Amino acid sequence: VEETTPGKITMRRFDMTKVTALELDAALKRPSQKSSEAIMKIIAPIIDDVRKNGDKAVLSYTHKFEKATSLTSPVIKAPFPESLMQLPAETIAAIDTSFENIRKFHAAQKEEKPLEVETMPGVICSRFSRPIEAVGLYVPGGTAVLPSTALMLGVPAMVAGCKKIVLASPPRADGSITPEIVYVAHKVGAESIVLAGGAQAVAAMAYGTESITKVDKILGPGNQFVTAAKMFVSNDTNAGVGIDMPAGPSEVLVIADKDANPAFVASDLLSQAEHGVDSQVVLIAVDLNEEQLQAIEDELHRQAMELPRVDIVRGAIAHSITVMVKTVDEAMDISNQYAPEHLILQLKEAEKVVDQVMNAGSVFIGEWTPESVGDYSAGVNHSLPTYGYAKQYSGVNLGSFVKHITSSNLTAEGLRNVGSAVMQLAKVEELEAHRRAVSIRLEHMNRA
Ligand code: HSO
Ligand code: ZN
Repeated sequence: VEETTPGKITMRRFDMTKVTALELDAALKRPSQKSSEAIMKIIAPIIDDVRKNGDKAVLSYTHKFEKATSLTSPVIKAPFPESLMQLPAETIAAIDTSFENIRKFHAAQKEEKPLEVETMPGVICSRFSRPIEAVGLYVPGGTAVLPSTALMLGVPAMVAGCKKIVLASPPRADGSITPEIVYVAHKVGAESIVLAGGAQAVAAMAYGTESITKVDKILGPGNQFVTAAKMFVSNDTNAGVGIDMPAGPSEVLVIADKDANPAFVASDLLSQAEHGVDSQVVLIAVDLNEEQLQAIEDELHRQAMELPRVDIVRGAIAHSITVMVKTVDEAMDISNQYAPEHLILQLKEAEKVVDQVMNAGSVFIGEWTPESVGDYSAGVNHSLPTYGYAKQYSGVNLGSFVKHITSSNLTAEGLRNVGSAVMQLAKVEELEAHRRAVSIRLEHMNRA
């Protein structure tokens, strides 16, 4: 591990010819989160309060945490007044363009017709999808307004055909909600906007209140309180609510070779680093010499110093690293092990390398594809698995808003064909009624 110049915004270097796998593992550990037990202790009483006291409880937390003391209702219902979505024409145009691209990409994920397979003559198995009826979409507040997250959750819900789309986002201290979010809510046909954040918003949507609609699934990123609240309510069978995936701080892993433009590489690392002090960015440098590495580091520092959010960047870069490897294969091994939320391939033959990607939320291929295009407007979703969960979870997609139902449809011939297997397994499991449900029908056929 090499020393860094004090004051310079730079990532610690790890040379894979010098460090052990264990040392690398330790360096690539995600910034640690507050223990979930401690978080649970904070959110459990809030959830309980909202479940018991509904609107009144939600409002009191919004008064307290958001300082929006003038707020008298925790929800606004559609149709949303025009006055709440007054925006500059350029912002409307940008939202409209992004909306359309996201809509196109998610509409293409629709299954045209049910899947149907005849597993044996006369035994027909099908699978079809139906939209989840009511969904709750959490759009975080915090250090940045995130209308793009409203798009990433709202557009697929709309495309899937969810009947009730509820958006939740913490209001500003004056009680108002970002007009961009209201405009997106209007475009996706949301039925309401819950003016609350944190565990109280999650609880309100999970259990419903006098004025807030109870939903069947809650999706969307959030801080540790939101994530813990989602886990809590999804574990409560009284709530009967599903969630999308665990969420952690945002992250990016960039793999760059000699062909990569140092300024581009640095800009991608920084666009993720500015999300939060707990964000993590990783650069894997493939066979770069000292001069090339230095060029990226200089760019990183220079560009960072010009950013309005340089202090956040500093925090994120403090636990971010550069890993020096010799080959693309080595880089891909490390990346697949890390399972980044975003993987950027700034490589000469970037497209070819995609075959080697095993674990990642979303991949950005080649020098003309910064991550920010995916964050906003390309059409892909930006609500992605973080914290290594890309090993087992997909990002939000059309499938997140539907459930699959299967059906079987047998003819008499079908039951004759498959019946003996069913009866034998029922016998093994000593479930006689199961066996008889078949035998009674076969006997009936034989009598006829
Ligand atoms: N990169 C973030 C999404 C986002 N970026 C929202 C800008 N706005 C997590 O994927
Ligand atoms: Zn982003």
